[in-house]
Amino acid sequence: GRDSRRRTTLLGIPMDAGTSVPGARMGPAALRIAGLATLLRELGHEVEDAGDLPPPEHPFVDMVPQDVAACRNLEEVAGWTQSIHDRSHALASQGRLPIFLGGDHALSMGSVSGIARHCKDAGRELAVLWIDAHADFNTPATTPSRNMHGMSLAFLSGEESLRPLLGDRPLVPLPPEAVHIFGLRSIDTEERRRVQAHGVRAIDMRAIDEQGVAALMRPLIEQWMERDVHLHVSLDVDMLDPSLAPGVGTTVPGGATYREAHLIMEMLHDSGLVGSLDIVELNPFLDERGRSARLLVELVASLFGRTVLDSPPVRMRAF
Ligand code: NNH
Ligand code: MN
Ligand code: MN
Ligand code: MN
Repeated sequence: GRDSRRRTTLLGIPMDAGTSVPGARMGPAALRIAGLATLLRELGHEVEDAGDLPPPEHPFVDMVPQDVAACRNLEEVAGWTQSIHDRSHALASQGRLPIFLGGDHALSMGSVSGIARHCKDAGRELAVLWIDAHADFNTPATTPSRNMHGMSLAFLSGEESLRPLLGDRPLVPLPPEAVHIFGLRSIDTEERRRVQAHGVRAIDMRAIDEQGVAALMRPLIEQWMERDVHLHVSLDVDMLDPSLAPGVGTTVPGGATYREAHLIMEMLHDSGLVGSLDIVELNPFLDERGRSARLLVELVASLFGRTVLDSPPVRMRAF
């Protein structure tokens, strides 16, 4: 079977340029203080903490003036995207399992594009699970907020108007079937049209209410296991119910419960497919006595193999 001991690298991304609410830049510090590295080591994994990525230079971004005006902090976001992409690609190529500590969700434009580039080099299929209350499928032409964290999945899916963010680096766009949004409950009108037209699958909160997390996750995981994908998990804290995780700038009522969130993580762990992870949108400035940060660290523990009782490493085969 697979070696369950993973060679992980924590990389802090202290950015909040993708939002209009500052504070997510403090996320990496809060996740460290909540004990992320210690916990992963206790679970038997190798952990290298690579510290925080330094704030980038602001590159020229070759976009039409109308789109430039529609993107808050465009040059700063582009700088982060390019430097995160380079590190993400390098870490994946070195065989590390990168854990990107955000930082707002615009960071995934760099992390996932770097992973996608590596997967292409390595001939490995990539699947992305976008755990989020939102679809992040706006474009400069549709954004209601000018916030680039609401455009990250559109960028990764090949949206041409956002392509200049990556400068001269190669973009490997995600095909629609490679992406699943999980936990969706807030989407803008134009954004909904674009998600549907593009063919990205979205599992919304109503589906979770009606069918439950396990019944929805099982077929996804089975399909990913058959194809032996590299699974990238992009965990936006706002998918969780705000009563559990208040430390986020864009809370939406009606999110996942504590048990639902852990079950998602436990099932993902059992698949053995998780190859990279973003933890995004934690805003410690808005948190209550560290509880959102602590919950996130607990969820990461479930994702990396913490169980109540010992379980066989190949539990998935019994499905
Ligand atoms: N859809 C809104 C926008 O584009 C909100 C996006 N906010 C998020 N996304 N937190 O995960 O501004
Ligand atoms: Mn998001
Ligand atoms: Mn590579
Ligand atoms: Mn969100």
